[in-house]
Amino acid sequence: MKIDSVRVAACRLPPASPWEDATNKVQGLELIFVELTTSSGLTGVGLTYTVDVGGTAIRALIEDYLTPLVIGMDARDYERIWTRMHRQTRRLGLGANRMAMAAIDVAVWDLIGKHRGEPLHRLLGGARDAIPAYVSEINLSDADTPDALAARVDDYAAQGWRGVKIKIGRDDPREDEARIARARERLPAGAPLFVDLNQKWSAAEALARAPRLDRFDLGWIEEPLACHDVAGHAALRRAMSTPLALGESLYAAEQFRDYLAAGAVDVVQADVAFVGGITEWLKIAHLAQTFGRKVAPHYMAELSLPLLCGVANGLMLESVVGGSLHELGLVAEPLDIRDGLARPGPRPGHGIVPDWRAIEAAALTPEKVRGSFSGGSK
Ligand code: SMN
Ligand code: MG
Repeated sequence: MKIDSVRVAACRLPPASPWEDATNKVQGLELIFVELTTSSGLTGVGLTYTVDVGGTAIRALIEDYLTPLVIGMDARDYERIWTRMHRQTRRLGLGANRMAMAAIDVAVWDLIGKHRGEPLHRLLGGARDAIPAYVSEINLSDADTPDALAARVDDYAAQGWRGVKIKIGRDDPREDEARIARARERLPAGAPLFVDLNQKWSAAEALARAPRLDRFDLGWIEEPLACHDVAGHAALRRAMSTPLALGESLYAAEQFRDYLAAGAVDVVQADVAFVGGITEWLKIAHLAQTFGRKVAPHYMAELSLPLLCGVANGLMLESVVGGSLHELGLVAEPLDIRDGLARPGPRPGHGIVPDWRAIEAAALTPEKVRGSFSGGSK
């Protein structure tokens, strides 16, 4: 099953609803799709993404450097392909190169699924047929009030979601506590409430503020601190009873190993697009299992769903409001999520069928970025 050709298409578009968290106001999502064609005539689809910055660089890495590396390789050899891409790009550090590798790696796994006639979740272990899903909103604009938040949480509960994630990280901790209290009282008992800081707090602020949230019985606190601060997270975890979730800002299995070994994380949130694809994501999920930890992958619901149903230690699927490929207009069909339960489809591979015309209509060009990007980080 030799890889014959690689097609790349990238787009930039705003989230389907405005996204603002404690540290960033998102201007654009950049999604980079690839299609690998094999000598046997199969096509595999891969994708990756970045928030606001880097899409043109990721596309160039794929087109100029990764494509010539993988052409002629056998798509069944996912480890060989991943290792080749890794060795050739490791001087770039960890980041855009991992995102670029993910697009190819995901397409390789799609090809393996199509070649074997199996949906991806079965290929990865077939641990379950369905996974509970939580709705995740990115809505911390100055204008957002506890009343408006409470009304949205009512809607989420009525829609049957099994949990809700909200953003906190206001300067005044009393505002955060008011948001949490209102959201918690609207959710049915047993449905977890998660809060996400997007690395807003200093280590000292976290130690002062996070333990005060224990009384709300939260499902987890996410990214309270700077993502490099393993010791800070370990100290915070010892100081509170609420579980600690992180991983969307880590890019390699070795980084997760350091967090796990230090006792600095409860829920592992590796993002398949940021860690270099399914090959590395699987290693992280299996590593987490050896520490008795569950995985709740970040974003990319269309890929995270089969991953979660493949491995034994899946916890919950994240469905970000305004961020699904369907809401973005890039695929025709929404995911099958009913009564808060998500089910992977029966198609071989991951089942994502991109609308190439929609991608083209929102094409990412250097001119478009230079004309519109001003930076939304706070
Ligand atoms: C988030 C950040 C970037 C893209 C999607 C979602 C957010 C989350 O931090 O965890 O949902
Ligand atoms: Mg997050």
